Parts: sequence; structure tokens; C-alpha cells
Amino acid sequence: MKQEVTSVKKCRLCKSLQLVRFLDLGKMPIPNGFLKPSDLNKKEPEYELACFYCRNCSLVQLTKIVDPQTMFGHYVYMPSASKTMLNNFANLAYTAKKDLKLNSKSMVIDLGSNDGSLLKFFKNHNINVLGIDPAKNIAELAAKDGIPTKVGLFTPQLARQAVKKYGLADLITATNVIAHIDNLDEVFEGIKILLKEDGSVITEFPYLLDLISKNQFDTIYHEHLSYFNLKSWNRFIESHGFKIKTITRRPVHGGSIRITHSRVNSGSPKSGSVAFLTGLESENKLDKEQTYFDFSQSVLRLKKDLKNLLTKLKKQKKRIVGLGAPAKGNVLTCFFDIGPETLDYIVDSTPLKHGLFTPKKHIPIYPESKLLEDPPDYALILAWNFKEEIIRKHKLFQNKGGKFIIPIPDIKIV
Ligand code: DWN
Repeated sequence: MKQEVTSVKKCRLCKSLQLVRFLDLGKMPIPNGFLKPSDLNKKEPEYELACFYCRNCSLVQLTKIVDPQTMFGHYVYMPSASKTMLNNFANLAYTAKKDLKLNSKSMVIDLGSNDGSLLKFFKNHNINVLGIDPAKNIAELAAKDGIPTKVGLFTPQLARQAVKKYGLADLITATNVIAHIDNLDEVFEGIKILLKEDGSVITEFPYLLDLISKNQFDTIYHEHLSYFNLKSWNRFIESHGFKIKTITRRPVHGGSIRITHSRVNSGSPKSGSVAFLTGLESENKLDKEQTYFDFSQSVLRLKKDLKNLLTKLKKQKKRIVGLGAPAKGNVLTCFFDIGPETLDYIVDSTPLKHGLFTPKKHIPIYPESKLLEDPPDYALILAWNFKEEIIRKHKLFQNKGGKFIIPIPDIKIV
């Protein structure tokens, strides 16, 4: 029987043993472990959630690895549930097509392709596409939408199968997936098999500089094994024979970094932004241990402040609900111990989440229409990374006197 969770002692990138724990979020279920009504009385597996800093290469990471099939074999998160995410993907496809001169003979392969949201934009540009994703249920939705998707975890073996059937890729994209994978060396072995000699790789993941500077502790969860800074990422990709061509900071997911890579022997120049951003990282002391201990203190302060606010509002007989049922929202409600005694319900735009309950705290999830059908006094925006889209969408709730509570980076009521 495959172990549900394994433990590592070495840094995922540099293999050093000098890992130091700076934040302990306790034990909780996997962040997308939403429950059907029939599951509510069943025992929920909980796993340690603690975050470590590598004194050698400064990678921030988890050392407990939950079996990826448990986390990703059946999935309910879909990027298409937010317009902001779709706009971000449209931008990625457009700039990649232009910069990489992709055409109808090109092949783009997306690792962690989910519902095909990103590949659809490439397909609309008349470019050949292939998705690779372990979530069978979501891959079927993508296939129905005309995005051919190979179901499975990305490995060198799966890469060889894909080359045999679909050929080599001109571009491999990997948005919000690299941080989810334990064996990064194996990922790059697979990429080197799948990619044309003059091909490019575009990765996009939440940026550690934003996470630390904006108190985004709730993006630390079992699915995210690594939290990258550019210094350690650059050293890692160069060890695999790649170089960074361009870097763009993107606003999604609280602040992400989009990086285009080519093989080191390709003619393209190395990006000048590497030096600029690694300079910014050391200005923000991302390579100093104390930064992370200070961060964990700010998380505990946030926990106290938010609990005090919610307790005060409940004492005033105010009704409060949650807006968005993101994975990060489950980390926040579990670590801050916020349950149905505080939030009457949560609304979310993802149909797959409707009728489910949040892991551990068992808060019910409804379609967004409930916010006007059964209006509360306050709505805690758990999907704070999409606060602009969410506030715009629920303007009527606000116009009728409803108030939004934004918890991150610091508590605001609007
Ligand atoms: O890495 C990951 C990130 C990219 O996405 C995955 N491990 C899992 C997932 O994390 P998340 O669930 O925290 O992602 P989001 O995109 O922040 O989730 C937003 C949630 O909010 C979705 O369930 C959709 C919902 N939403 C909503 O209810 N109304 C979103 C918008 C924009 C809205 O208006």
C-alpha cells in the first residue's frame, strides 16, 4: 500500500540537510479535501503542515509530502472559475505566441493543464496543444472541450510516451504546478525529453517575495511543496542546462513570477532581470533566516487580530459568511479555528464545489447567488487574491449595506 505521506530531510533543490522550521500550521486535511454530505461523519486524514527554510540555498519548502494521487487524482479546483485567471492565461498565450513566433505547425504542451483553460487560448491561435494532468475527472472536462489531455503525473516515462504519440514540444508551459512536485530533477528530465532543442519552457508560480512581504501564510499548504525565490530557482535550472530568457512579475495568486527559459546553448541572451530581482530578494532579506521567524510572528498577530474582530462582530449578533472557497481559505479557517459558529456559509463560483463542505471545519458551500438570497452583514473574502473581481461582482451586496472583510495582507473592512 502506497504511503499516504512521506518525510524528507534534505532540501528539495540543493540536497542540504540544513533545513530549519520557521512556521508550524498544525495538522489539517489536504487543502482541496472538500467533503460531500455523506463524508461528514467519516474520519478525515490530517497531515502536518510546517514550513522550512534551507540555510544553504534559501529555498522555502515543506518536508512532509502527501501522496500526489491523494491530492491530485480527483480535483475540484478549476482556474476557469475566475475571470482574472483567464485573463492572465490569455496574456500568457498571446505574448508567448508573439515572442516565440509560434504558428499552426507549433506544439504547446501544458503540465498540470487542469481544465485546459490556458491551452484553449493557444488553440484559439490555431496552435497544436496537449494537456498533461493527473486529475482524471478534470482531464475529461478538458477533453470534452477539445483539449486532448494525457492523464497522469508528469514523469520522464510519461514524457517519452507523449513524444511517441504527439511529437516534441516547441513550448512547454507549467503554471502553478512546479511548486506541487517533489522530484524537481525528474520534472526537468521529463522536460528535456519532451522539448525541441530550440524549444522554450514557461513556468509561472507564486513568488516568495510577495508571499513574505504580504503575509500570505495561507498559500502555504500541502499541495505547495516549494516556495521559490529567483536565486535558488536560477541555480536549479542552470544545473539542468537551461537559462532564463525573460522574467515578468504577475499579479495573480497574490503575486506570481512568470519565467521563460531556453536551453543554455540557444542563442538568446540571458535576462537582465535575474540580477535585478535577486538584488531585490537580498534587500528584502529572503536569504536571512530571521526574515522567516519574523514572518511567522506576523502570522500569529494576524490570527489574533482576525479572531478578535470576528468575535466582536458575533457578539454584536452580526452574520458573517465566506466569499470564495479556495484551498487557501481552508488553511486560514483551519489554522485560525474559524468554523460554522462564525461563518454561516461560503459562496463560490466553482460548480464542482457547490453542495460540498470545507475540510475539517465543515462550512457549507453554495453558489454565489446565495449572497443576495440570504444576505449577511459581513463577507470575509477568503479568495483575497481575487478581491477586485469579487467586490465588483458583489457590488449590489455592498450597495445594500453589506461589508467586505479582506484578511490579507492586513485586515481591511470595505
Ligand atoms: O496552486 C494552486 C492555485 C493556483 O489554485 C492550486 N494548488 C489550488 C488553487 O488554490 P486556490 O484554491 O487557493 O486558488 P484560487 O484560484 O485562489 O481559488 C479561488 C476560489 O475562489 C475558487 O474556488 C473560485 C472562487 N472564486 C469565487 O468564488 N468568486 C473566484 C472568483 C474570482 C470569484 O469571483
